[in-house]
Amino acid sequence: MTDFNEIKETLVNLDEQRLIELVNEALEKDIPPGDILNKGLIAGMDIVGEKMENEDMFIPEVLMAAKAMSKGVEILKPLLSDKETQTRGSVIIGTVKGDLHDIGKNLVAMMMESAGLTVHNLGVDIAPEEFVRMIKEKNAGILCLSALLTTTMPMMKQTIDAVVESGLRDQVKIMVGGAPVTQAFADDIGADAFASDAGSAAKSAKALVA
Ligand code: B1M
Repeated sequence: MTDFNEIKETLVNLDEQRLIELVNEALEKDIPPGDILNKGLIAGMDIVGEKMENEDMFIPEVLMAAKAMSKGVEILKPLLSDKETQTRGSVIIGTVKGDLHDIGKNLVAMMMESAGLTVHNLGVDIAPEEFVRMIKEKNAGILCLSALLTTTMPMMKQTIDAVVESGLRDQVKIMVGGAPVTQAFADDIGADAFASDAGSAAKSAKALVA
């Protein structure tokens, strides 16, 4: 038990070197890699998400936590069977066409990965038809759209319209976010969820696939 608490605390304290040591020590003690991931790293990242929501942690610290976590995941990945990874769902995420901002979107992607979701990060300036193609190819359950410009917000609606036209709307939950996006806008364009920050986006995505 102590091992998991120490892993969680070390992640929240952003001590990457110690975190790597603890993951290796846990493996030496024959603790299953899936437990180290889910009860240690992912549980620690859930705390980071909560702290971010409460403004007890800020973007640079969250990025450091995500980097430390991915070092731990790198050690565990080869040892985890598909079953142990406990993937909670497949997510397609991208910044909509015409928009090149990706810092916040990448943070959302990282938090979702840390929460155990399989994330396909398409990048920036993604056209509606590309989102549709990737939902089909990856059999995604969640589509996440990011926009940072008021001028590219209408592209979120166009992307949702393209998903509806493709006949895939019933199989995919759609979440939208980005600085100018609001809950009212999300409701207006027919999205299933809105999140104002990366921590609540990951929490909301987990709820959507629960
Ligand atoms: Co741009 N830019 N920019 N810019 N830029 C803004 C957005 C702007 C508000 C600056 C300003 O004027 N005050 C303004 C938009 C005005 C508006 O539309 N209302 C603006 C503008 C005008 C422009 C250009 C048009 C400037 C020009 O060329 N004249 C141009 C457009 C280029 C384009 O996209 N086509 C442009 C370009 C750029 C850079 C390339 C220089 C650079 C982007 C680099 C990059 O992303 N790789 C840039 C930057 C850095 C900014 C600011 C300064 C910072 C954005 C950022 O990364 N924030 C920004 C001003 C600002 O926001 N203070 C600005 C940090 C990031 C962690 O926050 O992205 O909000 P954010 O993400 C948050 C949440 O929003 C949320 O979670 C994240 C983490 O908590 N979230 C989601 C984001 N996506 C989500 C998706 C979800 C859920 C939550 O679910 C799917």
